[in-house]
Amino acid sequence: MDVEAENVEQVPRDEILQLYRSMVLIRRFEDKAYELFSQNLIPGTLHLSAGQEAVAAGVCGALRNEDYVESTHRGHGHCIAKGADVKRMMAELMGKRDGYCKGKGGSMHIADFNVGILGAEGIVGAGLPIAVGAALSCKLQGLDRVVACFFGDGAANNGTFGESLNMAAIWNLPVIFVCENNLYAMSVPYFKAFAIENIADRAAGYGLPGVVVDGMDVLKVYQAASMAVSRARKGEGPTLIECKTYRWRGHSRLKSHESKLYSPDEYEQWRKRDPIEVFKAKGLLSQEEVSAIEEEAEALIREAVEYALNSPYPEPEEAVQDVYV
Ligand SMILES: Cc1ncc(C[n+]2csc(CCOP(=O)(O)OP(=O)(O)O)c2C)c(N)n1
Repeated sequence: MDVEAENVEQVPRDEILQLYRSMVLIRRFEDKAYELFSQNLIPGTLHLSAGQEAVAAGVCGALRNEDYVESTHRGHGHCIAKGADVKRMMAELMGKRDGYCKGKGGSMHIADFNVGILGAEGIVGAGLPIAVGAALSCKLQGLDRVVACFFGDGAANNGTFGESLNMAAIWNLPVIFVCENNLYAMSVPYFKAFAIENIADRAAGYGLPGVVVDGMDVLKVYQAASMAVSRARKGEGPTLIECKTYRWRGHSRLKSHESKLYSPDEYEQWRKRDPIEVFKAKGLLSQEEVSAIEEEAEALIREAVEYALNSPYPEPEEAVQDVYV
């Protein structure tokens, strides 16, 4: 598949605005979550995706409301781009009763079937077989739906990666495997874990197309995802999209990029490719549109924090309610 040609004229205007809106809302959410975590208002752990917004926004922008996404431990962006309610997300992060899991799941367990979010997985690589199962279910029921499955480079070295790609290929399932290659799996850099340049090259070994995309360019991600979605809807089967991207912060919690793991040069080079700035530089939006979207995002995050702060904590006895064994 060739996604080099940027046919911006073919992208509907409202879609262009939506791509920007998604990225800005994700960035504001992640920055606010970082701040709240550092003030001890968010318990547990937190994996932030600032820097990777173009992947979530571009892929989810190519999906319909009824399509599905399967997310990861670094999943806030996927959920926001697919239409989750940031108020309920923020309440969940803070462990409050009005959160998506009544405050008992936290950052890694946001699901909302109304907008097609099947869930996020704390177990690396666990989402791939779930996505394949969901796609099989769509196919067997004759539903015109596709499943986008996000996972990291680390997950691509998990056995579930090979098993899932193989099964999706032999059964021609409507699934899009989206690898967010942010160059690190916790503290392990890509070059120490892979002997190949592109994870997308592995697709050929399973019999599906693999495509490498600039994950800092939301339009390129959107176009690659749109092609994969269209293939899946036509019954032509799965696609693997590898998005080359970078996270601004460390793996989790407050560990930052200033950790010795990252070279300052590498960090600065990627910072220059901030997906929000890359998109603005294309000149597709007027200054008024940019300001309006940024103000709207600020207001939504302000409301979300207020909602979460005002929500009560669950009572201790609620810990055993809604638990399935
Ligand atoms: C099966 C399993 N092994 C190890 C872990 C611990 N762990 C959590 S996140 C992570 C790194 C995942 O890296 P990657 O898939 O590249 O995603 P990223 O964190 O870069 O978004 C690891 C090893 C886990 N949660 N599950």
